[in-house]
Amino acid sequence: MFQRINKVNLYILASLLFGTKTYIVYRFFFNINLENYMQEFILFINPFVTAFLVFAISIWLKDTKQLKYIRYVTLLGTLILYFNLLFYRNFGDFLTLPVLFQRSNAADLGSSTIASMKVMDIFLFLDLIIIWYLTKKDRQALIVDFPYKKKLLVLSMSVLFLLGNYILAEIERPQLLQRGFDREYLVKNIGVFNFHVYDIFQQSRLQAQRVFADGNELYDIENYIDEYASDNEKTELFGIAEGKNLIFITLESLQSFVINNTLDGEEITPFLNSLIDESYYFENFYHQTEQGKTSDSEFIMENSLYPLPSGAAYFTHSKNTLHSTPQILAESGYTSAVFHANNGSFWNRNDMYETLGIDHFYDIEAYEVNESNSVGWGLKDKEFFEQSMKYLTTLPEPYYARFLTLTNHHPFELDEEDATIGQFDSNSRTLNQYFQTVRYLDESLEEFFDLLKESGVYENSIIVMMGDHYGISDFHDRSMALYLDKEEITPYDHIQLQRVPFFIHIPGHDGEVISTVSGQVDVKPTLLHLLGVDDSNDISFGTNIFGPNRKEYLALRDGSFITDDYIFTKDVYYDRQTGEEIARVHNESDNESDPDVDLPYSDIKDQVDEELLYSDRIIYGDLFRFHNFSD
Ligand code: GP9
Ligand code: MN
Repeated sequence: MFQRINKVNLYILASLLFGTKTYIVYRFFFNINLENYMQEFILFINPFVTAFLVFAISIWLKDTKQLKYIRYVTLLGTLILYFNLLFYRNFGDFLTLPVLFQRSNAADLGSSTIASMKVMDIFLFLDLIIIWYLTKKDRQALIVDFPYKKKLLVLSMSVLFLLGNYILAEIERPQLLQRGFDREYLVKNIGVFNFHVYDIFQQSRLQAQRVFADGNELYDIENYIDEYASDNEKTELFGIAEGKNLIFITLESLQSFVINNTLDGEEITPFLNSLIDESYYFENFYHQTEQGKTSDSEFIMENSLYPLPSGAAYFTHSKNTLHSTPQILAESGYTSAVFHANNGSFWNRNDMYETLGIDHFYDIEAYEVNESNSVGWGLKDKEFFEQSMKYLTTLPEPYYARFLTLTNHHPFELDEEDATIGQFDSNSRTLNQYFQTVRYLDESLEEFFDLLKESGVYENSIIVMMGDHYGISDFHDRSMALYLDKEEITPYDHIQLQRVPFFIHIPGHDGEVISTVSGQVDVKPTLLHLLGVDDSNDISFGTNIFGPNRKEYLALRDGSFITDDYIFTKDVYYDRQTGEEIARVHNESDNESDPDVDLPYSDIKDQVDEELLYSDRIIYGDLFRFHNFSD
């Protein structure tokens, strides 16, 4: 048998096995969107091309080192593939280097990861077992000894194959690597392994950017902001909450589609629905987070900057100079605090909160957490709010207190006794359970409001609530379509599903439903406006949502954007109201452009790209260290 394998050559066999497995994972385990046969073809050849390149290196090694190499490369490749798969099932995205480092030491991710494992995953280790078995004992017969010329031939072939793959990818997606902001495109065209190599290269390049940055780049950015992204006009709401405590609650994974919606005829969020009448409720408010999830949402709302295109600024740039809401409010005598019943190191909060100027961080150490009062990721939200009160009421006033909820987090686990609404019935357990934890979050908020009222805090505070990011990734699109009674979730629907609830509740003040297109980047200037803080020397990309001079678009981190009239995403413009396709951007490689379609909005697209780039430059270059905010 080994003789025969020898004829095929072990490195070829390993490439075939590993290539086949990788292809199966790409095609059937990931939810990769394939638009044409060319994309199908690239996705098919890439796993084999990549595996061949890597395994062929073995022929340059001596004797049994060849077998060892093949064995460990298969093991490493399998683990990389599998971790990507687990991460993908949770977040609908691929791993990047920063995410890997920041998540790997966070034990809390464990429950989500384990929940994402499936019995059939065992088949993904089949090739590893075969290779391991074949190579384990010193199988002399498996070792090849090629003459130098043949080695060179194999090497050239493998490089040529990869080049071919890359050229096809370039034809399919021009400037793929330069534009690489969309990880799915990258993985689709160059595969997950080459993507990782690309990512490592990118990250090192970015680190160098800080070293070479100087203050000059700020002039362009300041000019840009003066022209497009500032609105210093004082409305009648300016200072309406001056001197009041600011209580800000992050609503974990809460999306707007559950608000004023029902499951089996029952309201999902009765408390939040009732609060709409007494609050400013923003129905077209979008999250703008990327891989940093909750931490991104915090980063955006505290700084009015965009999050990074990959990784989390909380990890990669926690030592930057910032000009955050807590820092600004401190000048008006505010004390700031964050309450979150999780490890202080998660998302590198310990470090970042210092940089953000947060005075007190009540992390898991401040809470009594045991078996009976926790579920999923930790302390149940109702307990969390209750136990937080003793700290809140001792803070010197006025304060800016931020609460991060946790129960409504993937995998949306809840004890039976806490479930007060049924589950949805679909193939997605995640979506089915979501409604129950959302209802629980809603109830915990009602209880928190009661506690605030009882303690007398309520009257002298404004309470702001914001969803941090989506809870249901597009991995569950089919079930989501079922719930929303749609045939499918289109890219347009996908963007609309990125709306998260945003409430500003000012006790004693009438509310209003605000339809303005807005997002997390607008939170800081809006809150400062209400608190009567004039910070016209600020550098921020959002503006006061109540103001008259807003930009005509809201940019999402992936370059999608929303205007009053349309939504742009994945190269297509959709009518914002109907979701109908209006126009399509053609690849630069397309010679024929549709003469009937003119793209009156392409200048906005350019501006969105420019704006995201400016924000990145501020963060990568740590440019605020060159700016004097107090002038
Ligand atoms: C963890 C909590 C959840 O502390 O903020 O983080 P997420 O996984 O949603 O980013
Ligand atoms: Mn979150």
